[in-house]
Amino acid sequence: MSNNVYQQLVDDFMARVKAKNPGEAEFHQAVQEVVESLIPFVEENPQYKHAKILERMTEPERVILFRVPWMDDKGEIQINKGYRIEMSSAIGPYKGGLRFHPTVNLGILKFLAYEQVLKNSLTTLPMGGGKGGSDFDPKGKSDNEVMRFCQSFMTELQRHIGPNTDVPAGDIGVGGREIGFMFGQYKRLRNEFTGVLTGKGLEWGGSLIRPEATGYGCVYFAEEMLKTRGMSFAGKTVAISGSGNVAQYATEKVNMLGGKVVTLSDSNGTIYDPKGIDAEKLAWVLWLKNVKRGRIKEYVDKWGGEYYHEQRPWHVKCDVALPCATQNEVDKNDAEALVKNGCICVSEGANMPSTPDAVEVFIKAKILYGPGKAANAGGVATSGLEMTQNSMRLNWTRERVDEELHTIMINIHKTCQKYGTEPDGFINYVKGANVGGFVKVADSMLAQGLV
Ligand code: NDP
Ligand code: 2IT
Repeated sequence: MSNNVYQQLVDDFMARVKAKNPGEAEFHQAVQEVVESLIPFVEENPQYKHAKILERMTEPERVILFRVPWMDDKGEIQINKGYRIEMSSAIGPYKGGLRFHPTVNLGILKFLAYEQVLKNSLTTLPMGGGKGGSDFDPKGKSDNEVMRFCQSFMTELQRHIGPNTDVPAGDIGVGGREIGFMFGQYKRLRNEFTGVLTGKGLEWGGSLIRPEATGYGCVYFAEEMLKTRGMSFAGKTVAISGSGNVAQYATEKVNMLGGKVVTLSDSNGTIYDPKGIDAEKLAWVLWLKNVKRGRIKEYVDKWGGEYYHEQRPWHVKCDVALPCATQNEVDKNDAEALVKNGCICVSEGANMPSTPDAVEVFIKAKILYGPGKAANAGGVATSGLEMTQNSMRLNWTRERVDEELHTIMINIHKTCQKYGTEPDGFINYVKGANVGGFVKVADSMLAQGLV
């Protein structure tokens, strides 16, 4: 079949998705990227086509929308929206994070849940896909306000989730503090101490390495990509965006592997430190972001370097770029600047950080490009390991969990290589991740009848 015929099938598919899900731009974007890879594969494997597996996967199994009323410190009543998208339970209980950010809406959560299904499949662990959250903004709120919000949010969510049904975790705006408040409320309402959330504190059922896992995994994945061209992190200059959970531990792992991280950012701007963000400076960033909850520009007052207000890191010269902030944070211009400045590897810690135009630039330039659903799967994979430890009522050592995480990332890389290697030897990781993640979900759906 020619490329034109495939393109027509993609266009027809997308026209139906857009008509059924109007206004959900990020969801359309995520689906488009996946079906561009998968339609040729499905055409070659008609059992999936006849069973309309792709069409079924693109409709969530269940969408839960609810009101979250809470009272702020002034005694004023606030109302937020709460969501949980239960996208697929084909290979295990729904699994995926909760995002608290003022931009959260149905389309963003559906894109995240859609990606999560294929990502979770790639990990090889038995986890379905879901995502949820709220348009609540934790920034500037007191701990008590965050607690009251989390308690109200969980008061409704608890009836829909459970350790064998749906197991949420963190994402943007949801870290250890929020997971703690939500876990406490679940326990009060259900009277059970169980592995219903991951990212828990170490003292109450959490796993070692879960806080580090997404950042470490993203760097392990980049390391595997670099190896295919006989390279390593030693001596490489690395640009990282974000300064939250994923960015922090990506920085730590790059340092451990002998690279030099020169940028971090937040939604206000980017800091550039040509000397490198070493362990001492990084420890300070963790305090700034996780304890003081301050802005990244404070870094330059403390450690020097430059601050670029309202700019992203991608115009700084680097060998490796790790986008670890949010969706669509690398556009075509950014991608062109990266390639022009000699960047050879992009590994996505964030979900869908590169726009479709930017991805095209990377693929055309044949640089190493690892899409989020492969490169950031270490976070949810380690959530899966937390679930295993909870079921066994045991805690594994740091070394054990890190080793399992590392092995999972190496195996995801192998899967991408298997399904994404093109005739000239170039590894198209987008195709590899999409096809590699799809097969297990699709075969499970075929086996389970019309679900
Ligand atoms: P955090 O909330 O810990 O940090 C998010 C960081 O990204 C902050 O520095 C934040 O800046 C910045 N950011 C958020 N939104 C925007 C925006 N609209 N524009 C610019 N910067 C922004 O979240 P995580 O580190 O957990 O998540 C980062 C990314 O990684 C997300 O895409 C998430 O989906 C993805 N991810 C997370 C996993 C996890 O285990 N936590 C697993 C896999 C993927 P500011 O403080 O100014 O808002
Ligand atoms: O996007 C993601 O994979 C996450 N936010 C982590 C999900 C999880 O369940 O650990």
